[in-house]
Amino acid sequence: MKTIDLRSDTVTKPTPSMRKAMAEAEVGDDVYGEDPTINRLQDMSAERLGKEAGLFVASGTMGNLVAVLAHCNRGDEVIMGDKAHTFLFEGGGVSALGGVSMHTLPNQADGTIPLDAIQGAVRAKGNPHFPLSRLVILENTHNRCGGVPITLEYEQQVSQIARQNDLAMHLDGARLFNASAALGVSAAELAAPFDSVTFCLSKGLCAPVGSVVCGSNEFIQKALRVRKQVGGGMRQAGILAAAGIVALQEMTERLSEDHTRAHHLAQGLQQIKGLQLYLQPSIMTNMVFIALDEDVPWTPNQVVERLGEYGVKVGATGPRHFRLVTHYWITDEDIDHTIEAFKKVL
Ligand code: TLP
Repeated sequence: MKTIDLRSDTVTKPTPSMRKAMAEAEVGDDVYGEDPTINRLQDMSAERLGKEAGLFVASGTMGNLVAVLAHCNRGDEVIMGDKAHTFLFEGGGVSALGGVSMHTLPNQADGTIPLDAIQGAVRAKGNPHFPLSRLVILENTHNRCGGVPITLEYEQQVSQIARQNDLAMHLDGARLFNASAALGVSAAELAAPFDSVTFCLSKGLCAPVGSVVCGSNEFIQKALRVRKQVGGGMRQAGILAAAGIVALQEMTERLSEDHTRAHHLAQGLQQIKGLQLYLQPSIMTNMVFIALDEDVPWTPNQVVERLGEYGVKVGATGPRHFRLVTHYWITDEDIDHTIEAFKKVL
């Protein structure tokens, strides 16, 4: 029986052309700056995002950590949403390792934070009681707000507040190319309002490992130092970067196929008695969040277990909720099979 793994797009395995590129990759010691494949990936990434430079890192978490630590000093404060991945799912790394505190503000359903709340969260300068507000982080697409893409207009509005208050801007763009596909706006345009951007190669883009942080030359020099401090100098990692190059060349243009499948999945699941869409007014990218009705006598974990008998893997994300994520390895037939499996289980 085929396993249909919808727990995340992080489960994607490399494509055949990635494996070939990895096997043939020219490598060198990247701590000496001598891995030609990493250098190429970093240049390509910077170019795609319209930034001066890029830095290959082990994961999205490391990318965000390195960026925050490069922007901030100990005791500084970072403004972000209370559903931000950096706040919820990165082990509190920026606080643990950087002494940076997270000033969280409620995320709205569409992934945004109200502009007046951001302005109101900026600490008055010159008063030693207050931490120094240093950075604003946005997330695009926004994972826990249903995978919604954040509009360029909103990004620009936040950026304007940041500039007026002398704050830097970082984007957790783990799924920036999904946002770009959904909005029909280039990744470079969506990256433009930010001083730094992390995007992931190992989610919908299918590479086995890695993310890239992009920003100005000066910023990337600082980030390089922090990456070394957190043990992220990876030597002959061109073997990984080779897959990342294929990801940028071959995988970004097809992401809307995943979005279409997520849409079909949501439509099918909504028809099933006992299930309703949760969080999302509509499916815009590759994530479907669904909730079990109150009268369904199963817990999400029981449903997850029973779906497993049909080869379907989904993630329970709350007391009544699931998240299903489409990706390269999920076909139309898999979507139909998943809907049927839910019908049988419920
Ligand atoms: N997200 C994972 C889990 O950690 C929840 C997932 O399955 O979606 N930013 C965003 C917006 C992310 O969704 C993730 C991963 C990361 C950063 C971290 O990336 P990795 O896993 O490479 O450290």
